[in-house]
Amino acid sequence: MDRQKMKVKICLVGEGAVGKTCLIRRFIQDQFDDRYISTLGAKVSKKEIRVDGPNGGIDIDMTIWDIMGEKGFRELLKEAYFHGAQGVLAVCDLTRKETLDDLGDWVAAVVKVTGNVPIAYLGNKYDLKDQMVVSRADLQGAAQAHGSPYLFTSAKTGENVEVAFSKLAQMIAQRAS
Ligand code: G3D
Ligand code: MG
Repeated sequence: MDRQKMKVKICLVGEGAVGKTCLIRRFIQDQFDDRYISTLGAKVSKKEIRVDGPNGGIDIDMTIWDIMGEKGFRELLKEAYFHGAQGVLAVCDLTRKETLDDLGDWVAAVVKVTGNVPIAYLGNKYDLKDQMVVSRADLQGAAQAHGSPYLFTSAKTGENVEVAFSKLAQMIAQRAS
């Protein structure tokens, strides 16, 4: 039997400068292929990954949506941006506590459009350990409120970046099967 294939759309949400664009860049690296949709204020990238599953795994064709200009991200655009998303990476900056506090609003905005889809919480900039103000307990608390996993990532060193996207893909694949 042929390996199973899936197309999935995922979104990254979080305040400006938490590292969303850098995380995506780090993840897609060699497969740099993206498109800026100026009318939406969003950028779309693609990458194929394989996750565990029957018959040697499942090939997942990921379309990754990145918000540009979080501040001016209008209510009307949220609908189009989040529409059809099957998974979400909710990103905060470990050196700025308010970015975790604000994540609740972002997640609520997505869930309103997508319904209950898999979400993984990322505490980014883990390389700046000495400037960390968001604790493991803080991040875990936010994630657990949604029954979601969390990870400490660094787009700078690459730590846990691949893991984060793969984890989300795996959750989406499991949900679909
Ligand atoms: P955004 O897309 O969420 O708005 P960006 O955030 O990806 O544009 O990143 C915002 C700034 O944070 C950038 O710095 C970027 O280099 C930095 N950054 C992103 N991820 C990390 C990380 O894991 N560790 C560290 N130390 N910095 C990170 P500049 O100075 O270019 O604005
Ligand atoms: Mg960005």
